[in-house]
Amino acid sequence: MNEQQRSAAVVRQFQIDGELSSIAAYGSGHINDTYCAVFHSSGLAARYIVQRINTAIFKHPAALMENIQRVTSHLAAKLSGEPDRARRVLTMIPARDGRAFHVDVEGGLWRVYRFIEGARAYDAVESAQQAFQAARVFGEFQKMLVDLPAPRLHDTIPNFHSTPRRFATFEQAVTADGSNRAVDARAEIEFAFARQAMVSVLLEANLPERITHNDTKFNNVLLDDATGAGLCVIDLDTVMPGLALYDFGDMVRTATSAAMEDERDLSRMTMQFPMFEALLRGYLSSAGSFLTKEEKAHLAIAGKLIAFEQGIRFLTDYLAGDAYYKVHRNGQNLDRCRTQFKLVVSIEQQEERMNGLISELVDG
Ligand code: ADP
Ligand code: GN1
Ligand code: MG
Repeated sequence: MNEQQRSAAVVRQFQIDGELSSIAAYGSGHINDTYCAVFHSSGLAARYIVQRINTAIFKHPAALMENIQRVTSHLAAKLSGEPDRARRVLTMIPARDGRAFHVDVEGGLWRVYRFIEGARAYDAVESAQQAFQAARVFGEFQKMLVDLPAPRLHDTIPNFHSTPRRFATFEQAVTADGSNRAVDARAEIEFAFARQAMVSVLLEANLPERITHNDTKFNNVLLDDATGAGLCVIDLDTVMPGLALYDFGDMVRTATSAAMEDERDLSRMTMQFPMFEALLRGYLSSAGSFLTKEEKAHLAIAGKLIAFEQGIRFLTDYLAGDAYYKVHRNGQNLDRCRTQFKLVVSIEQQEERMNGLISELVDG
């Protein structure tokens, strides 16, 4: 059975009426396998997102799905009565046995969401308006989850944004050099060690734990095709307790440069100040009401830290032989690391100005 046949067999196990007319690979995520399925019923077509959860990475999928169920129900309740509610929060389709996911004959774990029509995710930011909209919606997402009832959400990947731990894992990968690649990454390894001091900057800043998305890269938010407005936060696998600034930092990492994450022309990878300003304004427009003074003071450094952390993660995976992120060509993880480190440098060069803008917007 090939992948398409497998996903077609799986999607029939979910509570969807009608005939399956097509199913094909979809999107450009690095972790899960995503398909788009089209069903026809009474002459009407309806699309669905079908995903196989990467269980090598998400080791407790039932806990992960429980998080997503609690979070999407809470968001749906918050949005009740609001216009366009069905497109502003993910809707899970249960399996025929009533469970949130289905386990196929090969042991794969699958889930299905209703497809949000008339909107799309972008791999690279195209305008400051898009950056503003994405940040506004991610901020709103955090805000709506401030009062999620207890218990605490599960940590789907423990220490996910612990930069000190990410650094320790990186050091081990350098020592092991399991794929004999350290020789090709000498400059990047040196760069990482030279900036090791920043790894604890957010952990030592006395910031409150919140419910955060933890993977706010630009292609994890859908923008409305007709209006360009930020519509829906997607990719909820890492929603768990975290720091608000992990989310803002990842927005800065992915939406201040128009270059792709694996761009090889590093001159294209710069932190564009107007994009930062748009992100900041968008995020503060929704999250400004609940963020503490300390959180606001660390908004600029968050971007630098998360870009550095992501650079280390890509570099670690390169050294380990590409075990974690999907790669489509040799050296792709090293290229991805280089873009992240280039962004760190670009932020360093503009940090003072970034902090100046923060003070201006926050203090009046
Ligand atoms: P990954 O974890 O692999 O990044 P995502 O959940 O982000 O997977 O999904 C991959 C892509 O599929 C997204 O970037 C987006 O384009 C699309 N997508 C995901 N969920 C939906 C949805 N409910 N409606 C429409 N498109 C979606
Ligand atoms: C992965 O699933 P995706 O592609 O949105 C990763 C993020 C990284 C990102 C880098 C669970 O996100 O943490 O920032 O790649 N997700 C996980 O592009 O590790
Ligand atoms: Mg994604």
